[in-house]
Amino acid sequence: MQPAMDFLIKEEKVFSGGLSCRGCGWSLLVRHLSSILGENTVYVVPASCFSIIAGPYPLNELRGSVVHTIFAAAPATATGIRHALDRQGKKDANVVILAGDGGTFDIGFQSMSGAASRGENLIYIVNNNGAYMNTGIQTSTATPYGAVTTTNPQSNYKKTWPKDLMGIVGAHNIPYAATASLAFMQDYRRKIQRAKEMEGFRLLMIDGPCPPGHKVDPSQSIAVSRLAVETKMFPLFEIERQQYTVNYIPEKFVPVEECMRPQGRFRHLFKPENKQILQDVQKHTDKYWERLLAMEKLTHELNIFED
Ligand SMILES: Cc1ncc(C[n+]2csc(CCOP(=O)(O)OP(=O)(O)O)c2C)c(N)n1
Ligand SMILES: [Mg+2]
Repeated sequence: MQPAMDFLIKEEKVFSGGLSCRGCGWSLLVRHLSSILGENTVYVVPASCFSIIAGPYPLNELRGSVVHTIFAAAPATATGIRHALDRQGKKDANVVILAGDGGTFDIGFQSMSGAASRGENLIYIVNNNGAYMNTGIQTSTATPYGAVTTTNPQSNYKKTWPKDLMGIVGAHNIPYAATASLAFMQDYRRKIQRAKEMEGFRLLMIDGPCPPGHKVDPSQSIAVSRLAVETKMFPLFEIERQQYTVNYIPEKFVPVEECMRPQGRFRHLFKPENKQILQDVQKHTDKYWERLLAMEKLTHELNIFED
């Protein structure tokens, strides 16, 4: 067991005065990330809320370099930066992409897949807040089933399941992919450290609280993130060259409703006529969890995964 205070930031690498909303995951995520990666880091930022939070050039919220780039091509931009730094002998500099779910699951998907397939030496951070938040909460392929967004309003709430990004990324056979939650800070910090020490394409997907987008009180950001893990709606796991490891097994069964009730984007599902939808979400969540445990068991039992 690590000491309880292990998640405190020892050296702050983010200036005060960031432009995030109260309770935003982006800020907390980047504060911890930058405190571990240090100043010898280039952050490559495609269009997202973090483009605003980091500030427009020449302003910069971070101690490190920030390169703003187009929505569809952050991994391509980062590839160029990585290779230029390597040619200059600066191999110890970290090159890190900070992208949203829209920029990863949808618009930058091809660029991410290309960089992963080429084995580029990059760290890719996805802040999955489940919609295009910066432009006003439009649906992405990461948006959860049943959620209301501005492109899926009222009874036209989202009726498709989110894309299994981790499954797709893992299938690229990269050295490291992991999910993380800001409510499980020691686990998150361990995963950043782990990614930092490795080489090649590494990806962390963080469950991103977004009070205005999820219609949650800002003070409840972390509590709802914790419930996402406890209900297994956002499981914590790692994939190393296709070998799965589940990092946290909830002690008791917590129904998905517990995590959905505090989020206004799911309010309509609590009407009696929508009871079936909640059951469907529970079923889908249980199925994904069982599949995850099966993948863990299978890939650990098969010796082919050990070097
Ligand atoms: C090609 C292109 N299309 C649309 C936009 C407008 N735009 C800027 S940020 C953004 C939303 C980003 O969503 P996501 O990647 O999920 O990040 P978040 O804002 O949620 O952090 C959009 C649509 C853009 N900048 N470029
Ligand atoms: Mg988003």
